[in-house]
Amino acid sequence: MKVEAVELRIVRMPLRFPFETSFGREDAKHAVLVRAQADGLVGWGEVPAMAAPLYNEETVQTAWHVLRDFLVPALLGVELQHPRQVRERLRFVRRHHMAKAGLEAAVWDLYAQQQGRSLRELLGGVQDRVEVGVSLGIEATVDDLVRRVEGFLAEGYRRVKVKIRPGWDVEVVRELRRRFPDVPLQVDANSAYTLEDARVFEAMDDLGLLLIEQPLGEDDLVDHAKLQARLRTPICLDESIVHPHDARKAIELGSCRVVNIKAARLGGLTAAVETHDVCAERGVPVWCGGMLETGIGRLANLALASLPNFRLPGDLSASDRYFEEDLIEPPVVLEPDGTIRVPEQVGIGPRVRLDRVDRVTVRREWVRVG
Ligand code: OSB
Ligand code: MG
Repeated sequence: MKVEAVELRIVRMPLRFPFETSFGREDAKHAVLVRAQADGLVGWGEVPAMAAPLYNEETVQTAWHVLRDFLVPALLGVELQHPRQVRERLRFVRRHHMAKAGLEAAVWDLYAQQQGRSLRELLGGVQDRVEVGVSLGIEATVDDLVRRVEGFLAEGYRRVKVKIRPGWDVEVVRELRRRFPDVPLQVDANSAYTLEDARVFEAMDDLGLLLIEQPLGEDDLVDHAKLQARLRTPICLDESIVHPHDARKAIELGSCRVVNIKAARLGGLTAAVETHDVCAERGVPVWCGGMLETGIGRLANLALASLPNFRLPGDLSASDRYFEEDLIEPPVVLEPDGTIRVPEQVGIGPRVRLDRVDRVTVRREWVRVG
């Protein structure tokens, strides 16, 4: 298979509810969509970067530049036997994992369609539905947060994750625990603390949390190991794990007991599966993280989350948790048992509604051979 042409688009999708984390507030989801053509087929991928480099160093603009000027030209016209070869082909570009992941995803979708198979089958997924939860941002008041949690529990979500930051942490989580004694609950600090704040996490240690996600610096496996040694609650790393070998090192050092897997952060589905395997071999459970993806990225996440070592509910919610109208049809929906079905159709599954993509596109360009 040879990719003949790629259309890049920057899209801006208004969020139904603003999403605030320790690094900032988002009112819209920005993404780069990658639409790749080969043999009369079209494959889609998503770069779920943000408008600003707050989660990691990438933005939709850096992804646009790196895709347009380096990654896409390196892939066009190249004979590919399997999408796993994309990673090697793009290795000459340092980092820019989200940009790489979006392009690789489009090739996975193309290849799966060409083979007449679902992405889930190709990746080695074994579950036909995955357990999911909801990730809640920082709200104006604890009462507002409690009301939002009530709403999502009523919709059928079975696991709740809340964002924390200094000043919005122990008291908030304690109150949630008091109001929802039995709900599987976890927190995500997005790197907002240092080891000097260890007492914050010690104070959360009796609240029966499933895990504490990325409390410390993204480049700091050592202090995470020191913190983990002081806690019974598992630490889960997100930002720190950008390569499968980071997972191995974090596990060997004792920096975490759970790993969050995002194909975007790791540079693609190939690296995500490899990270899954590294963790599985060491008996460390993983779960699928999210970046408020549009339906396009969400479908790939669902396929990934069906692999066997995804043993905790993912940050994968239904389309209507994020958007008035998703880019795919049918949208992603929550089943009454708190799971989401993994699509069985070829490729990523549901079709992409180009008319809706057009309406949210703010920039577009074709990149072709020559
Ligand atoms: O840290 O997991 C994170 C969203 C944007 C950037 C970082 C994160 C998140 C989420 C959202 O928590 C999860 C979702 O997609 O529902
Ligand atoms: Mg996180």
